[in-house]
Amino acid sequence: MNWRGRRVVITGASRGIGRSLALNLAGRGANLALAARSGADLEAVVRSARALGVQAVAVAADVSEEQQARDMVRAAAAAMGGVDVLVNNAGVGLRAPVQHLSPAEFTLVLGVNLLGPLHCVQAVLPYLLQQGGGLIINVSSLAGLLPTPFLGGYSASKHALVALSRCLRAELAASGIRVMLVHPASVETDFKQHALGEPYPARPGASRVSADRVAEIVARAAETGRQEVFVRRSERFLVAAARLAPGLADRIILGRYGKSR
Ligand code: NJP
Repeated sequence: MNWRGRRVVITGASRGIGRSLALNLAGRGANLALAARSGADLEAVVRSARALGVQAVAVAADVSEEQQARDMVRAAAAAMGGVDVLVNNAGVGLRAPVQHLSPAEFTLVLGVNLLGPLHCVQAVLPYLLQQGGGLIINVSSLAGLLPTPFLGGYSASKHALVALSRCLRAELAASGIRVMLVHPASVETDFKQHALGEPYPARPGASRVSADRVAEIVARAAETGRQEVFVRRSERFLVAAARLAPGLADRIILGRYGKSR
């Protein structure tokens, strides 16, 4: 797939991975409708995208609210004359041991990480089905494939997103609409500062990839038609190892992410 002239909706585009992806795709000639709750930050991304010579609009929306998600997709399609690609990137973290997981916070996280993508997919599908093709990119997490201690609520939301996305992929197999899943792990963004629950522990020396690098990997993977996208080879291997030797993988994950404070 060539990005030039594609009409792309990106949620969570005001900062982090969403912002980097917006600017990467603008550089490849895609037209953009960018969504998040905070209008001011979004407007700044829109200006940067336009400076790269493409059309871009900001549509403020809380994707966890069904009506707002539907209105956002409708406004995006009206502004761009249709939609070719939806990127469900908006997400929120939650750190807490399962024993003390707040049902209220878990509900909020499910609203953004699981229902948000569902609302946007349901709103965009009529456009994609009518034109007989398109691409849906759901940004999940390595924690959506591997149970991650102290991230039970977040991990559950992303496991559910992975299941929903793979079912959707199977349902759309004959439609010309592709569904791509992205499984990042530690990325240099403000994600942890905005997460709910307990503060994430500092992990001095832990290696994190830049949001720009993730954006480049996602943009290229879409061009080559990949379905499941990992940021680092070691993360792909960890998931494969977890299938073959679950105990070993659990120990590696505990070593990496298992600090309680
Ligand atoms: O997060 P951050 P990342 N409705 O906090 C928006 C996954 N991931 O870029 O609404 C609409 O910098 C928010 O804008 P605002 C992660 O799960 C990351 O790191 O104005 N938008 C902002 O634009 C997520 O799915 C890491 O607050 C909403 C954006 O979402 C994706 O990568 C690791 C919203 C969040 O920007 C992007 O994360 C991993 C709502 N209700 C998975 N709530 C990592 N960074 O290490 C938030 O495994 N937003």
